[in-house]
Amino acid sequence: MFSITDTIVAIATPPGRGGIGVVRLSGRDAHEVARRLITHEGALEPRHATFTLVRLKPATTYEPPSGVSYVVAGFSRTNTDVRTDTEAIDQVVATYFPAPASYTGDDVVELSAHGSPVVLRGIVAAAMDGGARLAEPGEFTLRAFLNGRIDLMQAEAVADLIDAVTPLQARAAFDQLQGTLTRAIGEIDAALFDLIARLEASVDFPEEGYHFADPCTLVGSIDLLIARTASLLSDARRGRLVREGLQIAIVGKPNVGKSSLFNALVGASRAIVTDVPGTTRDLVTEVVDLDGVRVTLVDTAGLRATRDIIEVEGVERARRAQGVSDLILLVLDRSQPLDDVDRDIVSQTLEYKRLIVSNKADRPPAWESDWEERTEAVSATTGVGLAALRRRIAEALDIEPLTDRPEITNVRHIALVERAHEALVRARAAASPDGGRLSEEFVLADLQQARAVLEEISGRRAPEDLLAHIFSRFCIGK
Ligand SMILES: Nc1nc2c(ncn2[C@@H]2O[C@H](COP(=O)(O)OP(=O)(O)OP(=O)(O)O)[C@@H](O)[C@H]2O)c(=O)[nH]1
Ligand SMILES: [Mg+2]
Repeated sequence: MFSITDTIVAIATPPGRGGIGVVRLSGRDAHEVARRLITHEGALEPRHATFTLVRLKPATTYEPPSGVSYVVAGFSRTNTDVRTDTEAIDQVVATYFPAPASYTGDDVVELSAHGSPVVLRGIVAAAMDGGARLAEPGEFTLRAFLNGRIDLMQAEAVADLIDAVTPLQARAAFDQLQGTLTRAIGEIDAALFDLIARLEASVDFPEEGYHFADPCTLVGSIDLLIARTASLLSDARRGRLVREGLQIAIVGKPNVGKSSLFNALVGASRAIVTDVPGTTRDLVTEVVDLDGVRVTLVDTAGLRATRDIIEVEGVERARRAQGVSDLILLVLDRSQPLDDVDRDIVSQTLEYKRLIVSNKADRPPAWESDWEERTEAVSATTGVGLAALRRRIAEALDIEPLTDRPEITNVRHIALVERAHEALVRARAAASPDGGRLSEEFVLADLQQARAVLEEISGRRAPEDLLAHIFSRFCIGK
């Protein structure tokens, strides 16, 4: 399914304009294709920045199979095009990384041009004329994995690092890219390999009367492995929190100041604020860093009975967001008497984890809360009470300030380490002398299962559909 023999090309920098934009080529013909695009004479010196010009039409063109036509972002090509135009379109810095010491493990050429989408798309189209194929999402990183440059955990860490919103998230992903988790899993795997080898010898040569694996040492060795998987898992909740973060929905009646509070917590004027009730119609989301945790804040449409079909849909979305959030900020307007709509929302959200925020505290209060629950007085416009609200949110979500980096963050890894842990616990029970000491074959089966699961984490034993799923999360060019 995955081909690593052809040469792929893509824009590696984000969409849009920038000072620099990079087009990356990887594959057997990367160097050859790049040379057709640039005016530089002769071979590119490895790992050396070469300043040159790039042409829109390659000097010698690659002939796709007859009748094939293709379109790259507006540059349509057929193999019947007459290619005489060799005009230069930009100055670039070309860098050649010969295999295997490159990002993908293939020959790689990176062309750094000016960050104009038109120029970059033109270079990609020209590279395709020159024999390259447009890369699939994540295909550069997939090649690095298939070429053994990185394992699956590290490939996933690349995606996490690029997606990181909080510094802690970025550091945890970088650790994994550097191989911290690879080493932790590798150590458990190596110890398992050793145990399995000894047990297999013992099972294969029972007539020797000699147990290659002494029962007491065996139990001790399994205990050490169990302790290690348990310590990885003990950090898992925190790890998931760092990687995936939490979601908070801001709900309440129209005009109580939900969008104003949302903007104040985000620190930017993201959502529209007006004094017209029913301003917000759709969900507005923004990611913020709360004590190192990635928190997705969702501003919602004011909850009220309405005939406006757009608003009805907005209210429906607000209720759905409320249902899937980890915490609800229920906003009330303290400067206006509470009415039935407010009371309804208070009773409808009872089952959720929530904080009641009484907003507009800069104005004279029109009510004191007549229910037990504590309310947080804030003013979204002046900022009074916001720091205390942030602290209360962190408490409600059980976020301790996160400082040290969790070893394991990805739910796929966590689920597999849990399975390895369970298999080890079963092996331990089978090996235990007081457990009636079942035959070594049982222990062996459980240890082999633990090992198979660990190999799924590193990707040594990863089915293609899993790989396709993981790499489809990436953008083109990664
Ligand atoms: N004095 C005062 N006015 C506020 C405060 N927060 C919001 N407002 C005002 O209240 C009005 C409504 O604010 P929004 O943030 O749009 O309210 P909302 O709850 O998002 O309203 P909908 O989107 O219609 O549901 C605006 O005129 C705000 O300026 C506050 O803390 N103090
Ligand atoms: Mg609003």
